[in-house]
Amino acid sequence: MRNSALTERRSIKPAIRNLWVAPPHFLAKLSRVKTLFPALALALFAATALAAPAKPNIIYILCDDLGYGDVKCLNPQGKIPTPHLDKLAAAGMYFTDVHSSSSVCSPTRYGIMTGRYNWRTKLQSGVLGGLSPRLIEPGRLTVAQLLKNNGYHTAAIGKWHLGMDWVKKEGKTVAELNVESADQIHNVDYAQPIKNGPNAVGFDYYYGISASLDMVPYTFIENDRVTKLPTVDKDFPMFLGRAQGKCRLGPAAPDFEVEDVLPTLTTKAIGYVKSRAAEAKAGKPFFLYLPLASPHTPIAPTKEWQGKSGLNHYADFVMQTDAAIGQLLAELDKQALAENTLVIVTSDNGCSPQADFPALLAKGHNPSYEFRGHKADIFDGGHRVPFLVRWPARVKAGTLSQQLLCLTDFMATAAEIIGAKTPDNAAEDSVSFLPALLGTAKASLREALVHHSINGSFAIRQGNWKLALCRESGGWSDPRPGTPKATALPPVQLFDLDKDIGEQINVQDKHPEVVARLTKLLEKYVADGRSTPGTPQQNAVPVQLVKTAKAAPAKAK
Ligand SMILES: [Ca+2]
Repeated sequence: MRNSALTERRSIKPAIRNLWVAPPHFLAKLSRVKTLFPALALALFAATALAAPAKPNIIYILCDDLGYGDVKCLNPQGKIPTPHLDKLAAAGMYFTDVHSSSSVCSPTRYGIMTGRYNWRTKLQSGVLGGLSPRLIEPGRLTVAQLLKNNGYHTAAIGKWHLGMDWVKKEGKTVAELNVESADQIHNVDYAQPIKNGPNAVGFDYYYGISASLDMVPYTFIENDRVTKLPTVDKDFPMFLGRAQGKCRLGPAAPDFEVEDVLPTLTTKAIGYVKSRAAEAKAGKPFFLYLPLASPHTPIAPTKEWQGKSGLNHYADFVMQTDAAIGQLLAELDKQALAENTLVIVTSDNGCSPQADFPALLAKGHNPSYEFRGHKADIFDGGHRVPFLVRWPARVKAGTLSQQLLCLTDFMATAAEIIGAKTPDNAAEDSVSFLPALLGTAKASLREALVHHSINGSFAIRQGNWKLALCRESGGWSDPRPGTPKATALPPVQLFDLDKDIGEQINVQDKHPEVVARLTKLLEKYVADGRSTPGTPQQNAVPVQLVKTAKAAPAKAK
């Protein structure tokens, strides 16, 4: 089931119908009306048929490092209760084969925003820091800009991690394509406005933090300014209650505390929905991109949630994240906006080992479900992510889809939903999954899908086959890149996911024709600068398909 060529959605609760399907009592009533007033009834039908569906509001919630197996409805053996996510999935559709374009933060976020594979950019491995300049190229169309151009009010609330241009002190520099070093953290004039942040790529409003919550600066940003100057240096435990392991020491607003971030972002998101409700009802829809900073490190559940899971503080933090999403959805109900609001909940990569896998496994919980590895890896544990969708107006409740999809697919989907076209030099790796949502897809929507790990290793997936152009994990799990164990392995890995979902048996020597075919397809995608039909485009830099013996950066998040 889980790895078949993925076809149409299946109803798991056939009794539940969405409003797309008129209930029988309504049809009966309509039929009586038709008998009495045929002209009126015909006019009603005509108006319904001709009226374009109203553009939906869109809320895209991106959790940070939330594992596929951390969502209870996706992992029945899971030990973390996620009642709000489960309820959301039951009221809509959940997907079992969706992948982030990368196994780490910044690159995946680039793919969501642009509909283009992250490895076409300057960033060929690792992640940005909190002071890094913008990664999204000037002039590149983003999904936010596309929606804004089509009448949406747009907001980003949360962790950006796609770079923004801080004003640097005279003669000082910051790292462009990796996390800043300890001697760079004071090289920025934090009192100056920031250029080329979220507002420059299509967001009317921004509130959040520059990068991961374990990266400087520890202060909130509203549009192009920090809300409070980071005048002191602080660090925070990576895992609540653990003496060893601290976030990077650096500039912080005096009252900034990491456990306040999730509640603050939630309050801001609720306030945003509330503030947009009247206009949304009057015909100006909104797009809220909500990249939460949790349950990524620092693992910092508030006092109220500490100990709730009975597992560890990571699990507590997942529960708190679930509850925060529940609060936002409750506001949507309260404003009577749920019906025509498309809500997507997903994660930017797999669960991090910082969650403490051994402790969770000992209690019967696997954040990676049945998949191999975790965040940073080329294995599915690195990039197969939860993907839940609710949109009562168009998506039938209680359904699941096994379509193979990538988080880059959001942009083409949004475009199709609003009836917009993307130019040839945008959304090059984006395939609309609207047919999956509507239940009209009869075959796989994607020809194939490319995966990318933290050290820049590649894999390509087509149907049941997954070919990785590396000997090892490409990330943090065993065998790690560059180790003697890894160098003794065959240069590529081929897995038949229909028979081997755990990616345990490398069958590259048994199917050389598959290895050759998929390698050729990947080479074509690289050479064409795109993986969808259209005019070939340029990658920002030459792309090296095989990364030899390059160890994954140990500290990048
Ligand atoms: Ca992440």
